[in-house]
Amino acid sequence: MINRLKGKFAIITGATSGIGKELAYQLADAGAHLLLTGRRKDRLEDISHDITHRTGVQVFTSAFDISNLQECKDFYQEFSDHPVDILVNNAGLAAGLDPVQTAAIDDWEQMIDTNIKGLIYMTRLFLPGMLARNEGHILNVSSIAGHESYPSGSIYCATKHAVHAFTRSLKMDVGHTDIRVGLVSPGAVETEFSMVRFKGDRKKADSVYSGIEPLTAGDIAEIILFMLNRPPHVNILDTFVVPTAQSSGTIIHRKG
Ligand code: 8X3
Repeated sequence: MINRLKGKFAIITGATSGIGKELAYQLADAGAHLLLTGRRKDRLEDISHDITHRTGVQVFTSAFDISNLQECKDFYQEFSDHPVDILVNNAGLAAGLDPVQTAAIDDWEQMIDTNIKGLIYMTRLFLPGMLARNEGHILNVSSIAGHESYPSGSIYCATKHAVHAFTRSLKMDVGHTDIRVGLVSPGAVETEFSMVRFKGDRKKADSVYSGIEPLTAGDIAEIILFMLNRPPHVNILDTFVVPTAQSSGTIIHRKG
């Protein structure tokens, strides 16, 4: 397959674990230079050292809170002289799995702030540079929860529906340009996702993946890489990917 990613400059948000981290390694293997962001500075530095050691690509890192507009603006200013070819808005989380009547409002705010605000701030800041060069690819990591709602997932599902709607409008707003825009919408991927959702409750987290072979972060990173590596006239708008054992947000065929 032709490699169109060599020498590109890619920002990945939420690169300290899961899909973001795996994508960082796969993009580096393809020869892309990286700017990795996340909240955990030590993890970003470990990943950066490891990638730099294994490949010849440049890796920059920046630890900040993506839900804070001023911190996003500072980050943008710091790297404003690097033309950004690829922005992967991957940072996101689920906090809690509770019905509306009992869910914690703090959890809701955290999901809205990260999953929606972080993604729209980064897009708004980096899009003008892409438009000025008439070149760029924005890829937003959504979820099966962006296509359908499930019980006790109200605000997580709402944030991912928002990502979906925002991405489709964004595509229309840049439709007269060569900017590409896409979504990836995974079902059950075994990462730290469920440990975060259940606040460290290992038993609950493991039960999400029990009796099935879930997707891995590597499975999704490979798909993102494929999307990013298409020729300039090909824009994959969405990829909706589930484990073979999963048919919807709530229908999962478990063995045993
Ligand atoms: C992650 C998949 O089904 O837990 O976005 O919402 S799910």
